[in-house]
Amino acid sequence: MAGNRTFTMIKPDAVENGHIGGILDQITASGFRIVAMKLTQMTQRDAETFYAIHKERPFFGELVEFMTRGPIVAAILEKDNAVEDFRTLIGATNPEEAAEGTIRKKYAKSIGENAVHGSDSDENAQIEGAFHFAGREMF
Ligand code: 3AN
Repeated sequence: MAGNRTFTMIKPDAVENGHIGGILDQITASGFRIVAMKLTQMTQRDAETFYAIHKERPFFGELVEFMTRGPIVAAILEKDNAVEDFRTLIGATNPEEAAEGTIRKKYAKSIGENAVHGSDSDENAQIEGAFHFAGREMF
């Protein structure tokens, strides 16, 4: 039976630093199937929409500036318990608090530039995946 889905982005910092391959390798080695994937760049409007939930937070401007400064890899991933297992794989938001071996522990530099995004619920995974991909881009 197919597992359920989550949505991820390899963020501009990790792309700039040459970590696309290492991160994808860790994701697929952990049992996630790639359902959809692309290299793309968010516009200011895209980032403001995607992160609208954070618009009152003090770091919102910084977050939008960071997420639009270069390309990202957007992907939909499938696995049993995808949302929770992927959040475990990426580690805590702040890489200083992320567990050993997690993607953020290995590749993230700071709480703002933290290498990867992972959806926080099944509902948001669906919304975020549909933000970046049309149905015919999902396999
Ligand atoms: P997560 O990505 O672990 O779900 P959220 O949803 O709390 O974390 O935050 C969304 C994004 O906002 C983070 N990935 C990070 O890039 C940024 N962010 C969160 N907290 C801060 C902060 N204190 N300062 C700067 N950026 C932050």
